[in-house]
Amino acid sequence: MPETKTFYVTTPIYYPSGHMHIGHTYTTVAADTIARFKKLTGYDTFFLTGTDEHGQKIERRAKEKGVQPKQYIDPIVEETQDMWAMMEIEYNDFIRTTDERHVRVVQDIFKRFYEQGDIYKSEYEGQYCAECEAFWTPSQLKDGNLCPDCGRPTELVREESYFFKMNKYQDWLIDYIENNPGFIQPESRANEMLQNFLRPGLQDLCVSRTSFKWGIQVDFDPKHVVYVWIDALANYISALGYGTGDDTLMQKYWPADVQLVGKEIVRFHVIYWPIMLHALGLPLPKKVFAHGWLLFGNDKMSKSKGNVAYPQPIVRRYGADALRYYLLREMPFGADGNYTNESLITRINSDLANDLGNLVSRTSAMIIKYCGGKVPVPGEYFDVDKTLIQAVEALPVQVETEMDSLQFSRALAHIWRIIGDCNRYIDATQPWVLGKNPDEKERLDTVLYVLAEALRFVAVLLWPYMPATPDKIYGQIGIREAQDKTWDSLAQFGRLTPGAGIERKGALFPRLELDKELEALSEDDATEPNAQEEASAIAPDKGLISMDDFEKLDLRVARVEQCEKVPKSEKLLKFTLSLGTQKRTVVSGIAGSYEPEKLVGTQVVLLSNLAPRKIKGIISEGMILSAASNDDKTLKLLTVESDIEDGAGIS
Ligand code: ME8
Repeated sequence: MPETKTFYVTTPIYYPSGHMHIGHTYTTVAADTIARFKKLTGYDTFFLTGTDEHGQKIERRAKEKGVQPKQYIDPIVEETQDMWAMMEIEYNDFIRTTDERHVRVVQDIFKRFYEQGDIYKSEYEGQYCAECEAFWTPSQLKDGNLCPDCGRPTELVREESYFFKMNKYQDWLIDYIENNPGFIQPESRANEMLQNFLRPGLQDLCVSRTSFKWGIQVDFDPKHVVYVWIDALANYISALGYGTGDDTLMQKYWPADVQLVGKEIVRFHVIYWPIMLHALGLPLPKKVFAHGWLLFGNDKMSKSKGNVAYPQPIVRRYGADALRYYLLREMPFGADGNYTNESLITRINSDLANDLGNLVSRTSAMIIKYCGGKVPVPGEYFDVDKTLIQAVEALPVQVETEMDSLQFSRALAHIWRIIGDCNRYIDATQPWVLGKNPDEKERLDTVLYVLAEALRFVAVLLWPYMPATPDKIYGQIGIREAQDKTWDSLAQFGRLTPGAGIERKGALFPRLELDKELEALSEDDATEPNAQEEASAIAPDKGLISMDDFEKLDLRVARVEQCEKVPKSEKLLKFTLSLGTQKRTVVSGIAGSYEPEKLVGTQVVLLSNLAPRKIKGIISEGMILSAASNDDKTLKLLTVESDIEDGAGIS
């Protein structure tokens, strides 16, 4: 018996500090697609995802809500798992860093590093951003004190810490990266790592903290908790039972074949992670692939900035396969891309409703009309048939080649080229003309057989990307047997069995009206419970605030340049505000008490550094705290809720 080939793929483990959005969905869908593709092509795959549950940010969020960290996280983790089920994600394991199985491994690894002399105790001083869980050097800070990532104020941290001696392994790693060109993908990232971090010399890494408690305790020095990266990165092996005495999964799946990460965390995965593994005497993953960012309004979608889109409203309207297709097709894996509802609807209409959907419905309708609803027996193949058959036979290898370099978009483009070829083949062979002439029956049968068999190839190959769609196609081209749905069944054209019955089904992807959908999606955004919670979660507390809190508020006087009612809303007004050289769009719930025309030219007080939020599909950048009254033009204070909830007016 030949040995089964194995394949291990991972996603980052996400912070459950807030709800997961379509940025996280992007990585998870990509990993799921790779795992499914490898499964289809005969591999024994293991796909791991999970959540990264420790750290100061989560500790603080829980405190704000008045609950224990675990209580705060549990519902978010459950919601994340539900979301993955909704997206048809089939992971083999979901690791949580609070799992006992993980905690033990991290404690053991930490101790081993200490005993080996890789870790030493010292004191740390630096500017820390709790939101991003990152330390910054003075030159990296924005405006003296602000986090360069999220723009929030950083805080000076001075505390006893353990450090990992990164520079001990630096030369080894430079050598490894130079000699293993496939290790870091895209390759440009490898050069960036060498130039920006490795060649200038690695700083030792702070690996424990004493100023917060929500983390894995260092068992030989309990005042310390392990600080994020050793804890987080170890998940990829703790999930395989590393160090537990049962090394079955480690033997089978380690080293990982592909570790997917967003480009902002590639450094941790190709510098700290390899060094940790090397210090443990383990081989490195075969490939770390850094993909680009989904941008929203030309900025990185992120929980801390609040400019996010969620998959739930999209899946509710169009199904998981449509969103999966869009994410995998729209941008080359590795590059950034802007998410818009408009590009999503346009893709669904052109590729799914028109190209694929029409092909399936035309083919099955013609088999029903001309062949009594049964797959016909093909006759002799003509040149026009042979050209299409050859293209179809070449397709599996073309798709596999693109998948080997994780080019989902190009793999799908190959499949869609064949779909286009089939639609052109229908136009060229004109089955409706053949159908009028009984002498052309054999020719007609051949054309329809070729189409149905080509669609079988398409359906089998689509499964990794769009897992629910193939089953909707199979019935419409007379396929029932599992053996006709396999990768091996694509070795030869012509497996489709003549005589098999066709089931007529509704449109695979109904055509959408762009304007109507855009409106519905923006309404959905506003009513999406996640989005609402996100908005209220960042509303200031109604209790007392400290001077430190107050200093974080950036209050500005702004001039109203334009003001109009938000369509279909009783309460909301959309403002264009001028803050000197800057312009802002802000949505405020004060339509009940103000006439928009009368506000133009007046001044308002704006909380200008509130994270942007999406209200009725409009990105609102700040909160109006006070506006001039209609009657006497004196400033009136507005309630905070009025801005968020499309609700009450003026206090
Ligand atoms: O960084 N575009 O967790 P995280 C594309 N816990 N991908 C995005 C994205 C976007 N706009 N936003 C998020 C962490 N992602 C750590 C990781 S791993 C040992 C520890 C995806 O919740 C992308 O994969 O901030 C990114 O790297 C990851 O989510 C960050 O998730």
